[in-house]
Amino acid sequence: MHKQLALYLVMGSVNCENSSPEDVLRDAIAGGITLFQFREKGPRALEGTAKLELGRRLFRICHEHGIPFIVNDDVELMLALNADGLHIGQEDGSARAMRNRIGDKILGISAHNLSEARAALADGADYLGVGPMYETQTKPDIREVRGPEVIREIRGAGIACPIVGIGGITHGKAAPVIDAGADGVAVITAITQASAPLEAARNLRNEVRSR
Ligand code: TZP
Ligand code: MG
Repeated sequence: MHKQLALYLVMGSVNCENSSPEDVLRDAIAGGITLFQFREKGPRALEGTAKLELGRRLFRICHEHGIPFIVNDDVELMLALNADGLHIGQEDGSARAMRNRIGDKILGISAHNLSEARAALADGADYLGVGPMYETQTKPDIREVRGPEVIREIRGAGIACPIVGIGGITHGKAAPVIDAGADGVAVITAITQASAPLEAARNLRNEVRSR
């Protein structure tokens, strides 16, 4: 899992303005992403069958390229697709109950500080998403930005689990996140809104690899 977190693309249809989610995902895979999360959220997000069908198409693309496919929040969708895992936040219900429902699939949990990190691991998280690393416009309800320092604090407490940093990470800002102890970076905008998602992914991957 540590290696799989190197470059984690998080995305839904709402994040793709310049081209289709399928095209962005294919380019990102060609650029070197190592993990994908389907996060269909916010205004104009697809629901019901349309969400399921987009999830199915993106899952197929990931599958063809050996990229694990994680579903944000929606355990029913994750089970319907037989996806590789589920990612949940602090506000998404009991993590322990989710762990029990998804068996040995991957469980990712968002954590903002050391105590949330400890609780998430006790509940059965396979990896932690820690953030926000930097200011971001993508998620309106983010908590206080504490930067890569939070990851340093979690590592300093002896927590060795897979960790990915998230929030406002762009080319040039990934290195401090890795240097603080993360295994990788998770991004939305830096790839989905790039004029060339393939190059954007490649640059981020190289930046992570350089540490
Ligand atoms: N969780 C914490 S920050 C964030 C999420 C989903 C948004 C990340 O998006 P971006 O565009 O990479 O800042
Ligand atoms: Mg959530």
